[in-house]
Amino acid sequence: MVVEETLVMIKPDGVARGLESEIVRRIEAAGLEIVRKQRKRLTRDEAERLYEPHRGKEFFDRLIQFTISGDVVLMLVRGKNAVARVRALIGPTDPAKAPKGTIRGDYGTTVTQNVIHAADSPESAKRELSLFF
Ligand code: 3AN
Repeated sequence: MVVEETLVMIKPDGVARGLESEIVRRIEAAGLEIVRKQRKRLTRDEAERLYEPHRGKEFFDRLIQFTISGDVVLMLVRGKNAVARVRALIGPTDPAKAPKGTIRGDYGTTVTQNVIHAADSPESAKRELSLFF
């Protein structure tokens, strides 16, 4: 097992709905460490850099607009196999397909307003963490 670091972001819907403490609880209950955490409103440039791999897709503008619509909470999360374990905690992109017990399954409403983002590979994690930490 490899100790990894990953980027987790509670999206504006999750922050506005007061889900930060429950999400922090789930991450820590899984045995992962939240090394750094900051709440801020992303600039358009920061959001576009975070979601750079999706530039050009039909949902890109909607995604950026939503991401900058309110404060987010950014976290540097560390632990054994942290990337895959956080992805398991958050569940699939579409909340309608996400099982109960996952963060998106329990709290997500739409594919855009799906509460939380987490890097999907160790390479993405390195790139995304370098933008904010
Ligand atoms: P995930 O966040 O599960 O890694 P990605 O990387 O496919 O999903 O998509 C990044 C973000 O883009 C998602 N969190 C979601 O909010 C948004 N997104 C993905 N697909 C769509 C779509 N078809 N319509 C609207 N937003 C989408």
